Order: sequence, then structure tokens, then C-alpha cells
Amino acid sequence: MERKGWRVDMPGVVRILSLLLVSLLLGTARGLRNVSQKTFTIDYNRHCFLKDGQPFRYISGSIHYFRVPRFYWKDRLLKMKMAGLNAIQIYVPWNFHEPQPGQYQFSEDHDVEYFLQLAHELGLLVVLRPGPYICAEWDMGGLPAWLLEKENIVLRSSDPDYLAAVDKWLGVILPKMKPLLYQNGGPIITVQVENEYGSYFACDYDYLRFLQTRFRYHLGNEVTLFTTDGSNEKLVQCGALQGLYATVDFGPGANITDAFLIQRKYEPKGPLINSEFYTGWLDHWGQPHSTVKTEAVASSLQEILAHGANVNLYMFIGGTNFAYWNGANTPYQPQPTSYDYDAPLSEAGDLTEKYFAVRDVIRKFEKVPEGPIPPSTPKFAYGKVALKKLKTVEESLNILCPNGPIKSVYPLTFIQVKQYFGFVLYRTTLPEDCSNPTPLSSPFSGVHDRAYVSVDGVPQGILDRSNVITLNITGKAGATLDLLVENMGRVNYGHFINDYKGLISNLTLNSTILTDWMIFPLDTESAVCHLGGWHGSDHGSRHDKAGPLGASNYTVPAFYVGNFSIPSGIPDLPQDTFIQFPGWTKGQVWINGFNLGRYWPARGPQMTLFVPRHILVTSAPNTIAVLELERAPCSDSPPEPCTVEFVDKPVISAAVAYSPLFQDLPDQDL
Ligand code: 6DJ
Repeated sequence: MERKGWRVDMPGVVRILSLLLVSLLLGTARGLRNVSQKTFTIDYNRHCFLKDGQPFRYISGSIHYFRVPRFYWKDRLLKMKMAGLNAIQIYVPWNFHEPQPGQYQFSEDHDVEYFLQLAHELGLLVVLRPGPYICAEWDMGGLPAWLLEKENIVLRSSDPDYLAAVDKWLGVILPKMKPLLYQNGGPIITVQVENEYGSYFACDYDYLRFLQTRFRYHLGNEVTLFTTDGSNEKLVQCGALQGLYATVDFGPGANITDAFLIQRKYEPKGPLINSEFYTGWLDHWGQPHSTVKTEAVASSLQEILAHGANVNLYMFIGGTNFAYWNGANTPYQPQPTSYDYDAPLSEAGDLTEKYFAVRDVIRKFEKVPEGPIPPSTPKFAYGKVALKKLKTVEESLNILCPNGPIKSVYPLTFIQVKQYFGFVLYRTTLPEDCSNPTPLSSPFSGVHDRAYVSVDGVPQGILDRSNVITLNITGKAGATLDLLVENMGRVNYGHFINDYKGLISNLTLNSTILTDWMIFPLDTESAVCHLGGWHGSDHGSRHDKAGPLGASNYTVPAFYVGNFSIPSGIPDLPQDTFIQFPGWTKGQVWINGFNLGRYWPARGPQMTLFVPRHILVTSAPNTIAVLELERAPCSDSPPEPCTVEFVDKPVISAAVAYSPLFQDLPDQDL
């Protein structure tokens, strides 16, 4: 065959073509090999996961990066690795990352991508649970409070307003997670959709289908999506969906065979998975600290692993509800600052006997890494620090609320004044003379959650969502009535997660509705960061006015400050520590502007708060600011100082004191 100027050499063509074919095949094979190096799938016949084509089971532990300071992320992850875990499980709390609509936080302690990168570098795989709802004893189960701006929104359902907000959020978080999927070279092996959805009243499959579609859209078709529900058929029924792999959760008390049989009803084939095996349990203020025996955890874990099941230990380290992040159960019972959970690693990251017992069980089934386990961090007792009264909340309104109050005939909720956490002060005047004790009431139990009441600066007592809806007050007509209302954490579980805060219904005085309110949303965070600017303080010179009979137990809410220096000449300081509040009642504490959380020794069981060393400085004195809401221990006569004390051991399981205000109500949802 000859064409003009172009001679075709047939054998040569064949050679070139065959070369091309070979390299094409090789290339494809190489490509395939690349893909096959990075796959994480389910083998339905062999009832297991396949990692890069090989049978695999995960033994993971829950850690909430939002409950551990970034400073300690690596230490905790390394300890998890050394326990023999091959994976970690995390939630992503939406409200932590989107505090205001469209305003995102992903840096510093919020840098979830960096956290996952650290896990990856340590060789830990990741089971990702991005919600949008997470439960987790976290404010509103991770849903942002601003969702409640649509008053009748049905959360966790296919309510269009809810879906629109979810869709936007998933469009932010899931694309960040996609490159971190296992098949894309990252650590994430599986992704959970929603969380224990079957426990929620709505049972809305359209909502689950919506989530499934959006997760697939953002993450692709390869990754295994799953659901988790309590090991009870009724629960799994509303939580599971075709196309999402159904898993169960249960603790050491459960019958393991029965629990996995529930999973098998929905997933006849594939890996057995307990997505939350409880190493401990959550706490509430006013109830004894929860513990689960090490032996029970160890023997049950042993049995789960002997079943060949995959398991996640919830929690492996609980951590801390810093600032205002704790959630609550219903009937209203808020959770304390510590989320220790009686887990294998303590709140402060310390190794416990449970840690070693769990490790001993794991090593019967899998290889546990050799080498030293990072030791518990040293703790230091810095001792007592005297605090002085700086100003009452009322005296500090210009600093706490620089834009002034919002005026409204009837009270507005926190959401209506766009304050999501902390405190709002509600002020009006007494419309009638109350020289005799007169009932101030919230007939519909609309004080969410606790109001510290004063008249002309004289403490009157407390109104409380769960227990006290009426309080007798005294004062003259025209006197200033103040209610400092504390949001003690939004309900995170059950039907009633639409938890509005503040005065959510009218107050009456002697059956007359109180009107004409001035509402001060308080910016505690910037105020305590600028304590230097609190001029004109009388530094405790002012005597507290006495309250009416029965109210003398209270002082008006006030800020107290003090400072302490890290001793010199002692190596390796500053170290972690715990702050305790002898004689104090209830409040909030900051060190160097870092909000450590709520203290409530008058109720218990938590008596000390964890103070991680990275917030302490050696170059200058450390500033402690305390907002005491009920009664501080100091007084002029007899002279009694206000001191806090730094100790080197946590106390989170003290006997609980049931205040006379507080009755233990039967559990509704738990
Ligand atoms: O998924 C939930 C976790 O985030 C499961 N769970 C844990 C965490 O909240 S209470 C403690 C709970 N579920 C409520 C059902 C209680 C019987």
C-alpha cells in the first residue's frame, strides 16, 4: 500500500499498535492498581469490610475535637493509637462551626480538617458523623440555635426552612471532607447520616432520603454511608433507609447476640457494627456521677470482638463542655461542664485502669503498637487565690451591653434579640407597691432556664424552669425589677429540642402581666477579655443589700477577679490544673479570657473544672474572672475572703446536694 509521500510499513504499524496497546493496558492496570490500593467497601458475603480488597474490621474510639483543646489533640490521638485502636470516630457539630447564619469558623480549635490530618498522620482511620444532628450532650444536639428564628420550624424533618439551612451547611462541610475520604487518599472510611434518627418522633423518611441524596452528591457513590440506632427494632425502623447501611448501638449491659440480631433484621449480610459501645455514661447536675465498671466494659468488649464485629467505644475520651456548650435532657436537666464519661482516658487525657483493660482485650484480637504510651500530663496545685468583687452585673451593663437595651412591651426570647448563649438581663419597674411579699410568677414555666431576681439591687431569689415558677418579692411601686436569665444549655435529645431561652412567656405580678421591658443581651466574652477597661469599680466596698426573708441566702450576680502567677524555679510549669470553688454557689469562670465553663458546687457532682495548661501564661499574672450568680463566700462581717483554689486532682463525683428548690422529676425521654 503506497500513498503519496507516505509509505506504510505494515509490520511496523503492528509493532507500534501493539506497543500502544501494551502501554495502555499497563497504564490502566496501574490506574486500577492505584484505585484498588485505596478502596473501602462492604463484602456482603463474607460479612465484613474490605480495605484495599482485604477483610478488615475497625476498633475505634470516639473523641470530640470540640471538647479537647487543639493543643492536646495529638497527645490524645497518640494515646488512642497506643491502646490498639485502628480508627477514631468523630462528630461534627454544626453549631460550633456556623455560630451565625453564613459565618463559619474552621480555624484554631475549630480546625476539623487539621484534626483529621493529625489522625491520618498517626495511621488512624476515621468514622465520620457529620450530623446535621449529633445529640452528644451538646447544645441543641449540634443544631445551631439560630434555626429557631423560624418560629414553627420542625427540626430534623423535611420542613423546607430546615432543609434549606441543612443543604447550605452540607454544601460547606461535605466538600471539605471529600478529599479526606479513604479512596481519595484520606483517613475517612465510612460516613454516618443523621444520628439515632429512629429515636426521634418525626420518623420522616423524606428527610432521610434528602440527606442521602445530598451526601451522595457531595461525597460520591463509593463511600459507605450508614445510620446508627438503639438496638431495638422500633428504633431502627425509623432510623434506617435503603441504601444506608444500618448499624446499632448498645452498652455493656446489653445481650450482644440479641442486639446484633436486631441489626441483622435490617442487614442480613455485611459487617456487624456497634457504632456506640458505652464505656461510661453522661452526667446531670444534681445526680450522682455515672460510672460503668471496667470489668463490665472489658468482658462485653471481648464478646463483641469475639463475634467478629466492628466496634466504636463511646467515649474513648469525653473531654470538656467549655464555655456554654453543654446540652440538657428533659424534663429539663442540664449536663455539667465535665464530659469525662468515665471513659478510658479521663477528661484531662489521663490513662486509667479502664484504658489498660481495654488495651488488654484488644491485644487478644489485634496487634497493639509497641513502644511507650504517652504518660498522663503532670498536674500542679497552684493553691489558693483571693478574688475581689469587681462589680455587679447591674453596675456593668454599659460594658456588658454597650449598645443599650432593646425595648419591648412583652419579653423577647434570646433568639428574638439574637443572643444565643449565656445571659440576658430583663428589666421593668414594679407597677404596684409590693411592701408585703407579692407573688412574681411565670405561670407557663416560661423562665428558660434560671432567673436571678432583684428589686432595686436587693436580691429576691430565683425562678427556675423545672421547679420554681413563683417567687414572693418586695419593693416599692416604680422600683427596678431585674431578672438576669441564664441559658443553661439547650435540650439535645428527644421531642423537645426546639428549646427557646430567656423569658419565653409573660411574667405576672399579683396576677397582672408585667409589660414595658428593657432587654439587655450580655456580651460576657468581650467584657471579661477587657477587664482592664472596667473603670470606676468600687472593688468590693459596696455592701450587699439584704433581701427579704428567705432571700438572704442570695447576693446579686456579680463579677469577682483575682490573679496568680506561675511560680518560678519549678521546672516544666505551667502544668494542667483543676480549679475548685469552696463556699461559692453557681456561676461561670474564665481564666485569661478563656471560658472554662459553669461551676455549681452547691449542686454537684462536679466540684472542680479542668484548666488546660495552654491557657496559662508565665510572663505575667494570670487573670481569673468569676461571675457568681447566687452567693459568693466573701463578706465584710464576719470577714470572709472569696478564694478559689487550684488543686492537682479532679473532683467530679462528689455527693450531690439536692437544693430545696430542686425536686428529682421522673425521666421523660431518657
Ligand atoms: O448518639 C447518641 C450519643 O451522641 C447516643 N446517646 C449517647 C450520646 O448522646 S445518650 C448518650 C444517647 N442516646 C439517647 C438514648 C438514651 C437511651
